[in-house]
Amino acid sequence: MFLWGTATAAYQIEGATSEDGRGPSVWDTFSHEPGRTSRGQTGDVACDHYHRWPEDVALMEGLGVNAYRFSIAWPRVLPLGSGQVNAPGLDFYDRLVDALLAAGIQPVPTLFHWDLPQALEERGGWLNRDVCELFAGYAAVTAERLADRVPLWITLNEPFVHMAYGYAMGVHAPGRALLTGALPAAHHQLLGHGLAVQALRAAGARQVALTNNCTPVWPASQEEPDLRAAEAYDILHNRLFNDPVLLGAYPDLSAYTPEPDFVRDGDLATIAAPLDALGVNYYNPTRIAAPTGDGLPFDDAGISGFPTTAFGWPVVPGGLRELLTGLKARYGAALPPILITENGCSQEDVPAADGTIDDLARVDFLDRHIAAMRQAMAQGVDVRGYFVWSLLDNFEWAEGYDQRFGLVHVDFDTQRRTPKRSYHWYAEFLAGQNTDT
Ligand code: GBH
Repeated sequence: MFLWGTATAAYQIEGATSEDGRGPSVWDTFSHEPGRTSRGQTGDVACDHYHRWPEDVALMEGLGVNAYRFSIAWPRVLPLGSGQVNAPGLDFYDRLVDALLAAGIQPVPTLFHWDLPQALEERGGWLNRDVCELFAGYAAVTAERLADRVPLWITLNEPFVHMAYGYAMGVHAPGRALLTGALPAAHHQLLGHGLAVQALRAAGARQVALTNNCTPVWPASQEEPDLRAAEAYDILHNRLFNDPVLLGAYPDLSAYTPEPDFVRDGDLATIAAPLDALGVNYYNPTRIAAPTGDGLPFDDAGISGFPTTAFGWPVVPGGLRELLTGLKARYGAALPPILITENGCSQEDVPAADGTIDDLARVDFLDRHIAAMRQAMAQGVDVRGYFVWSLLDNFEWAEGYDQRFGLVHVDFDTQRRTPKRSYHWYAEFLAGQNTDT
């Protein structure tokens, strides 16, 4: 069955951050610090999904999706990251899973979408190797509860973005600006992933995947310095996270670190545990030029000549085909089936006279990206699912509520949900699909 779904993440939609025994996460701390997010917005309430989940499941039922990718909040399950399990936290996801199954929707949980328990941040967060084992422990208790009904699990969401934004640049939680000092946070996430794969399988999970955000890298010119810079960027953004998982080896990291001394014997074998799928989040390509400063070995040259989303990101549907065929060309038989675990765009509200929201740019975006995915499939790439980011307008990290990615509009004063034109478009599209193929 091809999985057609939508995606969300716990901190972006749940709210209820101090209810029923949930512990604080790094995003609670970060978003409450002055100057971190747009207009100081936080996920304290977000979409109030923690209380309104039945309505949100009903919205998905109306949409006709057969899968839903959500994330489980580690600090709801283990408020301190390890030790005492918080039963009401697990109960929440247990109820959600049952409601999804009753609606004919396969639950696809992600265990880590950036909301590390604050207690673990106080021990160094992902810079501390001990967190890898604790992540596997959390995976085990969660899967022991849910794996009888949940076949497919995703360990991490976008370890690149978490490393780069959270640990290298400091624009996401935990707000550390360590530049290349962030690399251990990449390795430890990957090691945590590998240990969690073992824990999940031991607890009865039938299929396990990892979600990476991948970007086609376009050199700004065919001149040698630009080509070299593009290769260095490809190594950092894509290959640092795909190579060890799929090939059991890191790419050449010498542009970033003289010696990756945080890698120990045996780690790569753990990280390379076979996967049932690779999750790929696609937003846009990246154009890279030779460095002008003396820090990193590349410059982001920006893309022009394409339309942009409300966020300013270029709209390049062909980049998805290029990415997928490129993954197959690079990894060949080592590439497992692919799930597009996120694809979507932000758009400002376009209220029509009748009160609906006419987000035609989103309809066009999704239509063209699905077509590009199918072109890659026709060229032999094994894609097994596609998830729109996102079901709901939600807390868009440092952007707060300014960027709206939902198929469903959320009024953050009243929590009223209103399906947009794109919701109706996707529903009609799904009604016409034969999901057996
Ligand atoms: C995902 O990250 C997250 O998983 C999700 O939580 C989030 O809400 C969603 O996407 C939307 O942001 O400036 O043109 O070079 C996406 C990671 C990193 C993808 C920044 C686009 C920059 C585009 N993004 N990237 S550009």
